[in-house]
Amino acid sequence: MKNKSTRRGIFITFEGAECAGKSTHIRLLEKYFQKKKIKYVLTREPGGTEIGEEIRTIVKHHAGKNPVSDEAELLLFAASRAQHVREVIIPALQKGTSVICDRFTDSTVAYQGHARGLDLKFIGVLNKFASIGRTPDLTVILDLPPEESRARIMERNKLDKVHDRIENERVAFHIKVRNAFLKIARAEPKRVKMISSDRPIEAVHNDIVKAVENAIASFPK
Ligand code: Z5A
Repeated sequence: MKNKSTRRGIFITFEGAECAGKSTHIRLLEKYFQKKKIKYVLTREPGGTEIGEEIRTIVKHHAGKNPVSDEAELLLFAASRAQHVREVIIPALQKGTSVICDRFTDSTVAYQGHARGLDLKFIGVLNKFASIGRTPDLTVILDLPPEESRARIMERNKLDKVHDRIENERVAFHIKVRNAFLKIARAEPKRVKMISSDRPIEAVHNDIVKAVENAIASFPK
């Protein structure tokens, strides 16, 4: 008999502040999937496609004399997502392959909506349009207090001197982002699991695996 988890792909997104540990925990979840022989694709936003990766360079590193406007930034994230969902996410899920995605629609709500102050209703419509209404089966939000996030960023910056546009935003901006993720988790407890990342990596990983197993177990039979 086929393992239940291989019959239908699960769509998992990771969200959270900068340095919350998304990449770290995605790598660990990959190992878990490999051990369980679950077929998956690993992808990210902005990016995940050729077009998306070109957009990623603009939104992260554009340094021309005129800055990217907030509105253009929103549409660039949406354009990257529209391509990504159609080219990568939906085709993988249709084949029964799971998708692990580093950031998705909740980032747009948190960063462009709550932190930049763009119209949340419009963002809701745009997210739906870009994603064809495909919501993740499970969203893991890794939560980190702003002071811990800053400490990790400073540690990382000792090694990497190149900071991107959004990283360079002020502390108040990042506090708004964190509060937005808390709000999203409260509003959608079935889809979204908020996991504190201010703990040893193994403890965080164990909670993520539990959340993934519960989400798979809740698929309709
Ligand atoms: N963005 C947006 O505005 N709107 C959108 O719609 C979308 C995105 C889709 C993408 O940046 C930017 O785009 C992002 C939001 C915006 N900008 N910001 N800010 P990105 O993909 O380049 O970067 P990121 O998503 O912010 O991820 P990151 O900075 O690379 O961090 P991370 O992946 O969450 O963390 P990490 O690399 O796994 O860990 C960071 C460090 O912490 C590392 O040294 C680890 O060893 C350490 N770490 C991790 N876990 C622990 C624990 N538990 N204890 C101690 N240390 C730990």
